[in-house]
This record gives sequence, structure tokens and C-alpha cells, in this order.
Amino acid sequence: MRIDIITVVPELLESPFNHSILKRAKERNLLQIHIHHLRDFAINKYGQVDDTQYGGGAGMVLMCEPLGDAIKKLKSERVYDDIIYLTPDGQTFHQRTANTLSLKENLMLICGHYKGIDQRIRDLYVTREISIGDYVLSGGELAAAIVVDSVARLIPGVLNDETSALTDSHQDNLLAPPVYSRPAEYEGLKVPDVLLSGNFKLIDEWRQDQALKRTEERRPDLLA
Ligand code: 6GU
Repeated sequence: MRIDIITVVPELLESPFNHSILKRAKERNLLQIHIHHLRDFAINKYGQVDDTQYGGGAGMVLMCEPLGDAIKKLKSERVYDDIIYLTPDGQTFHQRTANTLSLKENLMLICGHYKGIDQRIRDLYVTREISIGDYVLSGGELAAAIVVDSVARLIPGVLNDETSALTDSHQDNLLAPPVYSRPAEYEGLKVPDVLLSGNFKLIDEWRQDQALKRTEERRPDLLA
């Protein structure tokens, strides 16, 4: 999978993709990430990429030409399955969205800033608009990092144990059950006996039961 990200703050995206699972995905050539600085497409020598909004009101808008030029250049180089705009007024991101996106070949992510991007860029080029939740971030970059992380780990071959993504929280609308590692007793708290029993049928049942209990307690909305 190839992911192109257009941003006015490329520094924000320097680290998130260079560690742990995403680093491995890139090393195995299962994932390529290319960051594009919108300022390289500025309309003048001052690096201008934003302007005040028509009709008045506070806040700047990322203007048409730089963003349009950046998108057109990338589109001339390959076919994109989705051109995604990260925005608090987009569709809320869910595990099922991550599952869908993990099957794509080429994705383009556009990070908004200030008041967002000119509506005509959305009308002309954007095929999907994503919000990561009902709160406001300063820009789309951290949201883009979250989307990329959740999608990349689902690409076949990225996780060592292929079944491991299937047992994540949210993968079947259930939260994950509790997990334990050594020692068998810590500060007086014991690992549940069933996990030490070696009876994998019982262990499976216990985990299912715990996942259901947790979901009922913490996120009953997932069961509705
Ligand atoms: Cl995608 N962008 C911004 N700026 N704020 C957000 C968001 C995205 N999702 C939730 N809040």
C-alpha cells in the first residue's frame, strides 16, 4: 500500500511512522508513506497557501490553487482508490473503516488546518471525509497518523501473528478480554486459574465471556 499525505506541518508526521509496527511494515515494503509539503505548491514566494474566507469571519482557509495543484500532480502519477480529507465534520472513523481502507492500493490523505480547505476542493477531488471523533484538533495531521496506524497494521503480513488483529478490541464489536503475563502472582493478585489450566476450550470460553462482560459494562452501545 502507498499512502500520500499532504500537509502544511510535515514536522508533525516525522516520527509516528518510524517505529514499531509501522516501521516494520515499511521495511518489509508492505507500506510506503510519502509526505508532501503544501508550501511547495504555494502561489507566491512568501509561501502563501491560505487566505481569508469570503463572507467574512475569523480564521484562514487553505486556498484552492496550492492544494488543487498538489492533488493533480499526485493523481497524474497514479490512480488513487480514495482521496481522504481529515476533518471534524467528516464521517466518524471506525474499525470497519480501517478494515475497508486496508484493502486499498493507493490512498491520498489531506490534512486541513485553520478553518479547513476550500469547499470546491472537497467537491472536485475528495472521495471520503473522516473525523476521528467528536472533539477538535488543531489540524488533520494527528488524525492522519491515527488513520494510517490503524489501517497499516491490518495489511496482510504486517503483524507477525496474522490472527492477532482478529482478536483486537472492536474487531467483532466486542472489547478485548483482559490479558496477563508472568508472574502468576503480583502484589497479591493472581492470574485467573483458567488461564493456567492448559484447557484451551475453557480458556476460549472464558475470554469470550470476559469480552462480553467488559463490553456490557463499558460500551453497551456496541452491543445495541
Ligand atoms: Cl480529522 N481533524 C481535526 N482538525 N479535528 C478533528 C478531527 C480531524 N477529527 C476529530 N477532530
